[in-house]
Amino acid sequence: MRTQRTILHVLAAASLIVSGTGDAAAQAVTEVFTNYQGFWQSSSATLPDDHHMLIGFTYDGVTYSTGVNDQALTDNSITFTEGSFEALNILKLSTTPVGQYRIFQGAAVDGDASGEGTFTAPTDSAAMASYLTDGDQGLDFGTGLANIAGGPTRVAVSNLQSSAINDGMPDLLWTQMAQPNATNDTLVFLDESGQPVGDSLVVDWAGISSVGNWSSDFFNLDGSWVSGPDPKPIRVLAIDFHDLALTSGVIGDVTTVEIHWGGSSDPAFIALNSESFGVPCDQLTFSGLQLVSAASSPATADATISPTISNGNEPYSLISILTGDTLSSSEWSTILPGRYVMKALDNSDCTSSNSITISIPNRACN
Ligand SMILES: [Ca+2]
Ligand SMILES: [Ca+2]
Ligand SMILES: [Ca+2]
Repeated sequence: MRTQRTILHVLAAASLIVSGTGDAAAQAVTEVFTNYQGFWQSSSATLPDDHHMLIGFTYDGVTYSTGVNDQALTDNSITFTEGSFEALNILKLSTTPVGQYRIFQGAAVDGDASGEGTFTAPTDSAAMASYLTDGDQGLDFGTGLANIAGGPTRVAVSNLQSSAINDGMPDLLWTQMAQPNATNDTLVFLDESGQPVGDSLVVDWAGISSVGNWSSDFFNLDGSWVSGPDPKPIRVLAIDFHDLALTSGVIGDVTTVEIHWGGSSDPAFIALNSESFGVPCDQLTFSGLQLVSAASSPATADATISPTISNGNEPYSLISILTGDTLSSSEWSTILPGRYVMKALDNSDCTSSNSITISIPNRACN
């Protein structure tokens, strides 16, 4: 381990910017795109000072959209791969003042772009956490928290997709919106017993390159003024499941992500790739199974059925609970006459809690 960390630190001078407890190597995003004044990119000299949403980012030479406003990327001649990102749903954060724990927002949000305007302090822990989940898909780049009190925050996650491991596309984005210092943050996945799955990822923000700057106000937790407008650097870390040593053998055990705030983290949000995290199985709804047309004879597999399935991870299938046979949607028109008891199955291997019985006649017997 000692040797490996030494190697990591040598490589940090080039491009590797994070060390994990394994051979993890998350990487810095090199440009971000937002909808500030319609369209903004971080290499621009303009410093955003208002609410604005992350609409895209460049990682490893590829620009991905977040799904907030793909059209704005297109309209500005940005070539991109479509993506779908949303803020990690952090529900509560401490409201206890400690150190320089503060709220930040774009310098113009308070109504005075050049100084102190009107600001109302968050009233409870849910309102505090909302600075990391506000805006379209939770991706407001112009709001966040500085120097979050050290300690863990746990958030439930569901159905991590093994196909997302080491596929080149980030599974998490972690933002850092002010000056970093030497205090590291840590991210780790946990199973239902609270035990780690894979490795921890230790983030040394000072080793990650800034992509640009923005203009921010800072407020104490009681709402009192601190400073602004302050130019602050933007850093975004792209993380793949592989960086946490998740494998197809263990990824199904993950139920929780734990962020351990080092005490000087300044995020606008932590985002999930929606396609890397599935919908919880208990939302899969199997509400109907209709006969569309009977089979033409007792031995002909040409009956057609049509299930009603929703809220799961498409594409959907059916599974016969009597035979275990799985029927993809292309096979819903190739059914032999008979009696079937079916459950719905989604792409994350979730099955519906209910089953529906259907009897398929053949036209020869009618
Ligand atoms: Ca202001
Ligand atoms: Ca935010
Ligand atoms: Ca991935």
